[in-house]
Amino acid sequence: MAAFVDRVTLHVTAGNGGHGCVSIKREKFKPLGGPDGGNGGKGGDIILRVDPQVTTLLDFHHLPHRKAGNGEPGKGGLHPGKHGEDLILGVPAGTVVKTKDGDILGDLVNTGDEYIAAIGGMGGLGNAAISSDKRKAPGFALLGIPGTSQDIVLELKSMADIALVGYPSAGKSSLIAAVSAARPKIADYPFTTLVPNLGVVQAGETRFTVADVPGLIPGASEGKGLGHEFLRHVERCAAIVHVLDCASLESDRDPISDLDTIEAELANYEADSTFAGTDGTIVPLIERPKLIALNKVDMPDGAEMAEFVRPELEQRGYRVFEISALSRNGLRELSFAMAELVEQARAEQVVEAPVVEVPVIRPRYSNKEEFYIRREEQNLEPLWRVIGEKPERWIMQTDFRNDEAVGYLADRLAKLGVENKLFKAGAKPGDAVVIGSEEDSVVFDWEPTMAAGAELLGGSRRGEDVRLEDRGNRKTREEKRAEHEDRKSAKAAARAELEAERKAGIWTESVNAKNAKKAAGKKAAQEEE
Ligand SMILES: Nc1nc2c(ncn2[C@@H]2O[C@H](COP(=O)(O)OP(=O)(O)OP(=O)(O)O)[C@@H](O)[C@H]2O)c(=O)[nH]1
Ligand SMILES: [Mg+2]
Repeated sequence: MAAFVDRVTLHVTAGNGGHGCVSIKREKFKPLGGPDGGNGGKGGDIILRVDPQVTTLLDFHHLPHRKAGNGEPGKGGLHPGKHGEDLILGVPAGTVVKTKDGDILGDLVNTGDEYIAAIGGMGGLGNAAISSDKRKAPGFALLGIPGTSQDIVLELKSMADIALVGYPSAGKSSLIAAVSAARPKIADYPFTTLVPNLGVVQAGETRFTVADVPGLIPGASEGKGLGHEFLRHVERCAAIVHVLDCASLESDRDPISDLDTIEAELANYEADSTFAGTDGTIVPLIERPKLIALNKVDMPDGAEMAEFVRPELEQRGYRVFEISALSRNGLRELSFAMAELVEQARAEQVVEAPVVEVPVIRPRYSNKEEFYIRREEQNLEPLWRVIGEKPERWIMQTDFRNDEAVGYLADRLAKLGVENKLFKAGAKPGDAVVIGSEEDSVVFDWEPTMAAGAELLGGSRRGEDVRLEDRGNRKTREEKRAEHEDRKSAKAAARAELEAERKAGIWTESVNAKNAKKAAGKKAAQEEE
């Protein structure tokens, strides 16, 4: 049986937007018929959607990198590029989407629930769409924007209806093999089962899944043995069957004390809030409905022991079944009792789950203000960073090899009020202005004359822009850009080095230091907003 996968890291990259097209209409007798370059197509999104046919995350384990289709570039004759195809990934019901740090991004519960994991980049406008009275035949088009990408963690919370728990070698795997088509490994040494096995059981009308969880030992709730990891699996099951070994050869064990030990571990296990129900509550493991299976009654000692402990267990309020996974005694009764528990749990869930419209969960944007300006310093000179969704998008849309396109960008920035804000913040002509966050940022010399369009600047020829001319001994735009690039790559190199050292275990951060850092980061983020 394939390994059970209940947690995967997925790298999603949406499609890139197609570039806009630069084209001029050419007709007989009308050599310059105006711009007719079409817009680029939008890149495809990546959407996770609950699909009832999908029951595991195994596919993502095998193919953890997913990319949606790119938008096609626009064409002449006003032909728009085709949109990139969305990539719709089917996930099982009960998939929780988290960041790598464990923050919950989405909880996909019902069939059809969606989470948009990556958003396709906008297509660039073609030169037809950019043209205006002022800019009659633009010799440039806007670039398509790269699709967003992120690493997400998928966790499956609804693993099975029933979990079989018990000491190693109690016969859990044997039981699941006897009641379902699952064929887990069975052997008489402890911890034979290392990952949960799932089996589908049919009892009368009821069909349900049973998980055979690796053996638990004292201290499991603190991570002993394979402990904590597997209690996490149990947590997702509605009901629990204790499999007790009535024929254990270990002198210090008997079914009652085994049960007490396992119950103590269940009681000690601290719930993971991810697995809370729709109303935010969690039924502690210890309070889940339970049955007791006294196993190995095919052995004379086992039958004797089962008879001996039955009254006490019943007195404690349990329904007790004497079974043999080997000879298949008592399995029918046990299966029907499990089916009853499952039916009850399902009935309760239907009442609980409120009918809501299918939630579509999108990555969040902050659009409080269109942009803000932050003063930084670079080589003792001021550096003004413009941060905002629009300016950053415009940067990505700009073909910097085309001066006309750069002029268009300048117009857009001025119109948005970047000029004014820079001025108010105290920027001086010639200061370096950076647009965008670290990775995709672009540096400029600030010239407060930017308000005018490129073609309106006195004396400049088409394709030339006085703003780009050298200005005496002041650092040129190229120099500043080179400096900026150096700084960016130096930072990236430093980051990579740290990462490598961390991986090599050269230094480790204490949990406290890490938390303090996280808190500081959050505070900074709040201040920024
Ligand atoms: N006689 C007898 N032996 C059994 C019965 N059920 C299981 N066994 C034996 O007990 C041993 C352990 O069985 P498993 O099913 O692997 O036990 P487990 O609980 O899954 O053990 P772990 O995976 O290690 O936690 C095997 O040798 C089985 O053949 C039973 O009903 N009767
Ligand atoms: Mg096993």
